[in-house]
Amino acid sequence: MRKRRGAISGIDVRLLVRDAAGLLPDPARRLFLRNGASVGALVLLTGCGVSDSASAERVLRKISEFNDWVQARLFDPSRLAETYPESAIVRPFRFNAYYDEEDAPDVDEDSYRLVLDGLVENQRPWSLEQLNALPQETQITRLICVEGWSAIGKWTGVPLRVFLERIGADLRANYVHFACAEGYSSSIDMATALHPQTQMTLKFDGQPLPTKFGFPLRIRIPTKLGFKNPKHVVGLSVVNQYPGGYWEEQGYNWFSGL
Ligand SMILES: Nc1nc2c(c(=O)[nH]1)N[C@H]1C(S)=C(S)[C@@H](COP(=O)(O)O)O[C@H]1N2
Ligand SMILES: [Mo]
Repeated sequence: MRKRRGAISGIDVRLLVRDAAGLLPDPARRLFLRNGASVGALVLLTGCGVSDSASAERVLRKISEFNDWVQARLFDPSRLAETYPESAIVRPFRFNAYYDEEDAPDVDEDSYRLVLDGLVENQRPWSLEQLNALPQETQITRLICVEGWSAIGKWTGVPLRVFLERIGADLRANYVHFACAEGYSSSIDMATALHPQTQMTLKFDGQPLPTKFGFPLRIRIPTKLGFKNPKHVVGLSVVNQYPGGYWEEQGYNWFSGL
């Protein structure tokens, strides 16, 4: 007997199929749609049965992980994000975080240390003075927030690649994870970490980072959405195990490339 559409307890099959299609990267999405976009196809794709809302969630999570996996492999490490002239810089720049501006953490300049962990040969912590002595570059790029706004700004700092080489990081490892002073965190794939525009940012608009924009150190990645640009970074680790992140654990797509 044919199953009635939407007959699985607690879930709307059409919605599930639509959500799954939205998560699928192209050309997988086009194939999925062309082949009838059915629950059966989702079960085949993910290897998970769909019988209730918990298993439907599981299917969507699997598809989202598949999307991250595909996006990471499509990432072109030599493609540069667009850069802009000084005249395009937005002032005042926009603040965003999961807390209000006045609650941005006050990191003490003198006792600050960037702590290293994981697959790193030289794990000595770095003071701000030592970080400032490294070679620096300036970029004028666009920060794009998933909440629907973007702004062009000017950031100066050490290319993350230069720093990773300096500390003897294992550049064949899978991920670099960043921990922030107030508990925020994020992680990126190694190809993005080594991208020429991925920066350990020490200055914003020519001045040391203001508190709200991540003093004393943030990561600026113009090939990623804003939430993957952690501010107030106090820990860096190089790892092979998937390390997640603050918003990543709340369902934002881990790769979130641009
Ligand atoms: N430590 C920390 N870093 C963070 C966040 C945060 O809440 N805490 N928010 C992220 C988000 S969602 C965005 S859009 C950018 C905003 O950066 P801005 O304040 O420089 O515009 O910071 C990211 N980095
Ligand atoms: Mo954001």
